[in-house]
Amino acid sequence: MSKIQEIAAAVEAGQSKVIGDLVQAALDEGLAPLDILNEGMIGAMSIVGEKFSKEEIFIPEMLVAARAMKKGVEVLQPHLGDEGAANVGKAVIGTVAGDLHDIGKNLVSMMIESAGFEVNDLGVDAPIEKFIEAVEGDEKVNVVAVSALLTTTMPAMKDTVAALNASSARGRFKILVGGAPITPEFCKEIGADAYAPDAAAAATKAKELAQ
Ligand code: B1M
Repeated sequence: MSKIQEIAAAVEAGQSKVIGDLVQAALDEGLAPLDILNEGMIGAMSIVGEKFSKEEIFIPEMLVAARAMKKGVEVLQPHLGDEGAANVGKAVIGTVAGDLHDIGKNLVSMMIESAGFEVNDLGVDAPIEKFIEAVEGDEKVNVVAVSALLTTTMPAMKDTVAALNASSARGRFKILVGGAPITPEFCKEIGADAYAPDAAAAATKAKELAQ
């Protein structure tokens, strides 16, 4: 079994205690951090999702896999992104109301930070008012990154973007959206400025938007 396969198996099985050492060993072997993330950990979470859809596993197994992934990401974090990037502004980020998924949002937050943004992370299940408060109370904010992982929370993303578009501070910031069910078409339809399919693309887009 390759190191990446071992990492994927450990995430899938929710082995939080060994995942950190496995990720460190893969880094020590010279494997690329983004390969460890994409092929090892995110790949494993896709399998977890498929198994959940087929009712082969249930919420507790999804939760322990998520916990293992977070532990692995902690070890990977210093190796992701562009150390020492110039300050390009301030980003507000959050997962929309009703949605508790935070792994993808945390990765986006981490990559955006590495790209040179100061980040105000509103967490998960973030109500519209929190987004509005964050942009209207801070003149430095130039990007708002909104995440949603459920088809059922896409309407909350739409409402959040509508409220941001109506905000008195709208001229100061751009809106970036993403998450598994989000498409470029949906981004356009709800009036956001840009869509990114993954965390690395989100960091690139955020920098473009900040210019
Ligand atoms: Co949930 N869940 N979950 N879940 N969960 C999914 C999303 C699901 C696809 C699983 C499935 O059925 N196959 C499904 C959604 C189906 C749908 O909407 N049609 C689902 C469901 C149904 C649910 C519940 C409703 C289950 C239930 O209660 N019956 C429930 C909802 C709870 C709620 O939010 N209110 C629920 C709960 C949970 C847990 C709490 C157990 C746990 C989350 C733990 C946590 O996040 N702390 C969980 C998990 C772990 C998953 C899966 C297995 C993994 C999610 C994940 O972390 N992926 C997921 C299946 C899957 O994704 N294949 C699933 C890895 C992560 C890196 O990817 O988050 O997609 P992702 O982020 C990506 C991109 O989307 C993108 O960048 C990241 C990669 O670089 N991205 C952005 C994300 N945000 C972005 C923002 C951007 C740009 C890009 O710009 C701003």
